[in-house]
Amino acid sequence: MGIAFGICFVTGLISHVHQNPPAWLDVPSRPVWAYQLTQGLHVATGIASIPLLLAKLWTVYRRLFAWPPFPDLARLLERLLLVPLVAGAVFELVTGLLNIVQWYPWRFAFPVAHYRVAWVLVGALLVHLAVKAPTARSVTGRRRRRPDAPPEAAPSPERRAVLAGVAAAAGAVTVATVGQTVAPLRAVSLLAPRDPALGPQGLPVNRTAAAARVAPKALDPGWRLLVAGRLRLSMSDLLALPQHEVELPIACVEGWSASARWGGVRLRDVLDLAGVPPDRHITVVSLEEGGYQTSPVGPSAARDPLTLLAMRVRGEPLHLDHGYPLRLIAPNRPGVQQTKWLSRIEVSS
Ligand SMILES: Nc1nc2c(c(=O)[nH]1)N[C@H]1C(S)=C(S)[C@@H](COP(=O)(O)O)O[C@H]1N2
Ligand SMILES: [Mo]
Repeated sequence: MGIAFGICFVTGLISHVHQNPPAWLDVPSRPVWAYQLTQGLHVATGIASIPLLLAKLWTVYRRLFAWPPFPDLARLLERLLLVPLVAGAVFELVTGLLNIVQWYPWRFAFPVAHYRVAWVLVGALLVHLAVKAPTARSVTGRRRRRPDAPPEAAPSPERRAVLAGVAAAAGAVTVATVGQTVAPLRAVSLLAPRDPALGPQGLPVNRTAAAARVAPKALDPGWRLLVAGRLRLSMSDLLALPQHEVELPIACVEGWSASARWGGVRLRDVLDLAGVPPDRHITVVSLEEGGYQTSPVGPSAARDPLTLLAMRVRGEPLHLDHGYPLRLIAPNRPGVQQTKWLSRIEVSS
């Protein structure tokens, strides 16, 4: 569980930095598959942690009722520390799970709360591990045992059965869900919230054009892309620029991913046309009001030859739900930042 929580924490920090890049950071646009991997791991280890946490709580909860509740001050502190530890772990796994099935029975902003509680949980976990280290060492550290110490008890059959059962449960939930990002396992992906091949043009949709209330503007023949406040490009202007095709995944923060062949113009060609210097951070802005209206693009991603303003996917014009007339598609980028229904590109700094 320590390893699983460690992976969740580190991959979660990576996702946080992508979505909230500090002003001085140019988030690298390569390797292409990095975010797909780290976020796939984040969600898969989070799901596998659920049976691990349940088993852990089941093996220790009886001790809560030990008498006297705390023999000394150190034990009292140790027990108080269990509050942020257990509450934090339960909070992270429950909110994470509900988020991937897109059910939000709460009022707080999920990413903010999930991120803050992660720090509380990791802090409590580190202190807990430090406090328990001597006990753990005396149980597992064979080398430190004195020769006259009594022989170690072999693991009981019951203990073995519990460990095997927990391993089987964690393995089963992983295999039954990870197909949403590991394509060869799609057929056995019985519990995954998403089938990455289901949706218009064989790709899932997180927010439809109807839900985002963009259809009238997106379908308006007078649509233009405004670049850096000075260049207005129509659909035919964009089609007159050099066209490129790239194979890139949409890697949603919710742990599903789907690769496709996208067609369109390179973002850097459009920026050059508007005379935007290569070191600038830019912001892409959607026709959608509110929601995921804007997303930041650092110079590394903006200048990457794989970063497209896409008009096509899988050889067809973009479906309205996939961002018609124009969307961003870039390597190593959270799905939530692959902004659909673009209206303008702003130069920030
Ligand atoms: N304007 C806008 N762009 C958006 C979204 C959105 O709600 N509004 N959803 C994002 C999310 S969360 C993901 S995972 C991808 C999914 O792209 P798709 O719907 O084409 O599969 O689009 C992203 N782009
Ligand atoms: Mo997403």
